Formats: sequence, C-alpha cells, structure tokens
Amino acid sequence: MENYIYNAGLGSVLEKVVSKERLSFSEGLQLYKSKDILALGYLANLVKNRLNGDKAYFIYNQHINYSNICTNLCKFCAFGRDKDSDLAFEMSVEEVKKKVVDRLSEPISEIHMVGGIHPELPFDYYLGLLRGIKEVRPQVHIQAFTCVEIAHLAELAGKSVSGTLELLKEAGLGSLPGGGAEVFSPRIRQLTCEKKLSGQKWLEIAKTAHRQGLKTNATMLYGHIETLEERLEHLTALRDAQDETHGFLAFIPLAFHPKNTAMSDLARTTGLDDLKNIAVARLFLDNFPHIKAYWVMIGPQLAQIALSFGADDMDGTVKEEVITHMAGAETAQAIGSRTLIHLIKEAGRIPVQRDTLYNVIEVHV
Ligand code: V47
Repeated sequence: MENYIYNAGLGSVLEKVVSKERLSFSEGLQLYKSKDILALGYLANLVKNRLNGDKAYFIYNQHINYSNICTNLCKFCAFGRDKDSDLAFEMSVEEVKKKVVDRLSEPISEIHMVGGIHPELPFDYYLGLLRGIKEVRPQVHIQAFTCVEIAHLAELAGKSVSGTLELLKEAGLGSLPGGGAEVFSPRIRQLTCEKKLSGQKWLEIAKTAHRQGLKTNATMLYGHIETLEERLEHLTALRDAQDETHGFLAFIPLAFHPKNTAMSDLARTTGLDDLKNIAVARLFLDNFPHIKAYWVMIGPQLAQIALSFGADDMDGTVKEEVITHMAGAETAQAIGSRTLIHLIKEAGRIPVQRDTLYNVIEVHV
C-alpha cells in the first residue's frame, strides 16, 4: 500500500502521518485536490486506528428542536422561518418536557436541543427548557444551544458569555453542539448568512465554554459555494482553537442539502466529497479526538464506509431529525441502535455505545 500512496503523490503526507507530524495548509489542500480516495482513506485510517483502535462509537440520543422561528434566515437553511410564516413553530416548556417523557422507556443518555434565533422568547424560557428536561429525566446529558444561540442568550440575559454559560450550566446544560459554524470565511458568511455572528465570535464563544469546563463540538457545512482554501482555513481555525483550549470533542462535516433553501439550484454533495471531508478532517485535525460521520446527512450506508476513511463515530439514534429533513434529506428521521451496531460490526469495528463525553456505556461485542 505504501507504494500506492507514493504513486498517488502523497508520499510526503504518509511520512508525516507515520512520524506524527502536523500537516501544513498546502498539504491539506493537496489532500482535498487529490482524486485518489483510497489513498486518502488509507492515510486517514492510519490516524483513526492510532487514536481509536477498532472502536466505532454511537450514542442513544434524542433531538429536540424547540422552535424554527429565526431572525437570521440563512440562505442554506430550510429550517428557519419568519415568525409570521405558516410553517413557524414554537414549543412551550411543557411540550418539550412531554417529548422527553414520551421516550422515558428508551435508554436515551443525551438530549440534543437547538433552535432558531427567536426574536421574542425571554432568557427564562431557555433556563426553563433545561430545568424542565432535568426535572423529568434527571440523569440525561443536555447538549444544547449552538454558539450562535449562546451569543443571542447572552444578549437576552444582559450578561457576558461566561456569565450566561454559568447560568445555563446551573440550569442543567452539559455541553454545546457544533452547529452554526458553517464556514468561517467572511466572504461565505456575507453571501450565505450575513446576519449570523462572525466565525471569529463563534470560536471565541466555543473557547469561553471550554475554559468553563463545557465541552463542545465543531461542524463545517460544506458542498455549496465555498472554495477548498476556505474549507482549509476553517479547519485551521478549529485546529488553532483546539491547541488553546482542548475543549472540542468531535468534528462533524455537514453535507449541504439544497432542497427548499434559497440555494436550491445547487447540487447535492457527492459520495466522493463526503468521504473526502471525513478523511481530510481526520488527517488535518490532529488534535481532535473524534470525527463523526453523521448518518442523517450522508446516509447510513456511506457513514458505514466512512468508518474506514477516518471516522470513529456515527452519532446516534437521533429520533426526530428536522433540520436536514426540511432541506430534503431522504434518510430516516431516526435509526435503531441495533441497526447502528450491525452497520459498525459489518465494517469490522467494535460498536461502543458512549455517553456525550465519550465514556463507555456498553461495548457490543
Ligand atoms: O447549524 C443548516 C447545518 C446544523 C443545512 O454537534 C445544514 O454533534 C445541511 O450542527 N444542509 C445543525 N446542513 C446540525 C448540527 C449537528 C448535527 C449532528 C450532530 C451535531 C453535534 C451537530 O446543520 C446547522 C447548520 O450548520 N445546516 N441547513 C442544510 N440545508
């Protein structure tokens, strides 16, 4: 295989991978430009195996979107709605609690909860969501509110980001999901989500959370109008931030779904680009412990293959996924843990059911 990698022009990357040296920006670009997906997969798999062995993680989780009302209305998003839209929705704290209660018989260890930037809901509503969930499911880990929502909540609370995070933590917040990062490039943000907070602010909030002991994830929305250089700039900014705080748990590349968005003329991402984003992320983000293949966006079949291209995590059962499905995702809205275990085993990996912080709940041998 080593000759194959040299023939693919990636010999110098192989040497760096073997000697655990950090890849440069231009090497990252070379990986993105390579059409040799097998060479990329082989290299990424070396790193993945070194970090995570044969393990592939999944979690028993439940997604809850408390509201799609949003003032940002990003061009790539089919979920957000103006408050006067017929399709706008907003759940009361009681309704969110009921969603949790409805699944109390299932071994859910994480609630993943995000929503739009709502123009009217007060700060107390968000504290109420966290307290309400903890009231009915005290042991559950709540991974909620992207850095974009945290910036908004800090404004509502009239406090600093760290003061706001403290209050949210007291109410039950366990960690932050990785959404809202999109592509950090100011050019891309100007063209696709001009009202959203800047990439720099997103990173500052993530780092503030880390310094307060809150772990977070990070994402990149790829496959629309971003250049390969802009992808690499995004990954570089994440790698630099992680060097400072070591608070990111996982990186999740998010494949753009164009349907029902203001960018619906664009095509869906290809399988090759999906695998490439997983592999390049694994190789470039040398300080990220986990790379997730999010089956909702790339499909369970490709997510399974991604376990041989650098990914070590398939996310989880998810239950009612809404954000990607409003943008035309054809995957199911939930997946059974048995299916996840089967997919992982068939890929030659050991399925490890984890909690949010990657503590092992059960190894499914
Ligand atoms: O923030 C919006 C993106 C994110 C579209 O942290 C779209 O473990 C594709 O962040 N096509 C929400 N993507 C999902 C997310 C996530 C999912 C799973 C796990 C984790 C984690 C995080 O989805 C949004 C936005 O970046 N998004 N519209 C679209 N049309």
